[in-house]
Amino acid sequence: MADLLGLLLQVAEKAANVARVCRQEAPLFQLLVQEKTGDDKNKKFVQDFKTLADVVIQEMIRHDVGTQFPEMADFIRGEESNKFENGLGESVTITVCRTEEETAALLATVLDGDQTAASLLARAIHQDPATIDASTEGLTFPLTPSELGIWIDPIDATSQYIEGREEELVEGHLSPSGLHCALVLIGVYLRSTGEPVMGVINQPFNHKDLAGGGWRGRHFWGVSCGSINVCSVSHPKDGPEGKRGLSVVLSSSEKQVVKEALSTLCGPERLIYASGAGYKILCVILGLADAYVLSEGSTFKWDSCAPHVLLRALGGGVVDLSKSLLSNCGSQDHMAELTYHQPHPECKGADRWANHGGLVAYQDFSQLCSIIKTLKGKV
Ligand code: 2IP
Ligand code: CA
Ligand code: CA
Repeated sequence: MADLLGLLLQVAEKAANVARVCRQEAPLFQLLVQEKTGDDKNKKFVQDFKTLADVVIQEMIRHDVGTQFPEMADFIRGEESNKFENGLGESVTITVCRTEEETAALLATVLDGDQTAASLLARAIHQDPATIDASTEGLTFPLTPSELGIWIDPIDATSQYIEGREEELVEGHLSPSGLHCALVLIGVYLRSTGEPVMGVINQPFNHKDLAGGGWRGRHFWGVSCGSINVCSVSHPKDGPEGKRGLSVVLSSSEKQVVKEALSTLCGPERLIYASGAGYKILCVILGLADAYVLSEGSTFKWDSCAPHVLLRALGGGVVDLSKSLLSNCGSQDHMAELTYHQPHPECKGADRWANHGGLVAYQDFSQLCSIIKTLKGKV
């Protein structure tokens, strides 16, 4: 299944291109940052262009993967629904058409006939990205398309994507907010057990091209199935970071009681705050933090699936926090690991796929245990 991994890397890069184009091309950027208020609300306008950008990216990934792996087509899902309503309340189903012109015509119907914006978007969707060389050739994985499902978050940390603050990134340091927190996440899981097995993360805005060519991104991937554990990121514990004390990354909206408990464990200077659920797990993957703790059910299967695989490939994982608090942290038996195949039938909409119990993303099992012990009885 190295061909699936190659395709996911390729299509994630295409998604990153669309995300970059929406910020780089003035007619699209105007729509992206436009707040619909007052009279504007009544116009035959796309109500929310950022949602359209998300929908378009998700559908493009679904289209490309479904075409090459038809056995997976019905099991490629994501954050967005492809039914889109324009300002007149007309429902339009967004799909990637056979030709760029057809896609542009369809997009124009939700863009109030804005041909320029529709054409720019369609061009990015139909353009082949630069080939991603990820040295995945020659890898073999015991997976078949008919047993796999996919979760897509077309853009995670949308608020950072829209706000668009450009931070100067320092290698090896976590930067709490800014454009670099926006990620394209594509995760593959086993339909039978819900185990996450293949993940691709694309960071569209990593650094500015020095020659003035705009933003450049980077990508990461991992596969974890049975005895096969491969990851594009090498284990950070090989580096000097392995020697420092435990550090935990949190959402700035995390509960005070959790912040206080973890502060006694790590010391207040080792509690770090960052935006984006995907970015926080990426920080754990890269060794910029040892763990990410979230006590609320505010993430979804599409947020955690892809980065979860990379952590598993590195010997760590992502557990359900409330389940872990009930267990005794004996062996790393994956009992509380998040799975991706079953919805919460009692919930509606996106909540069906929420990680309701909160989560802890970790690399080192003994550090997970310390965190769980610290939080017991407090959340
Ligand atoms: C969001 C996004 C937010 C995150 C939230 C996710 O996804 O990653 O940043 O909140 O949990 O669902 P926080 O940054 O407080 O961790 P999206 O941007 O795709 O809606
Ligand atoms: Ca999203
Ligand atoms: Ca998300």
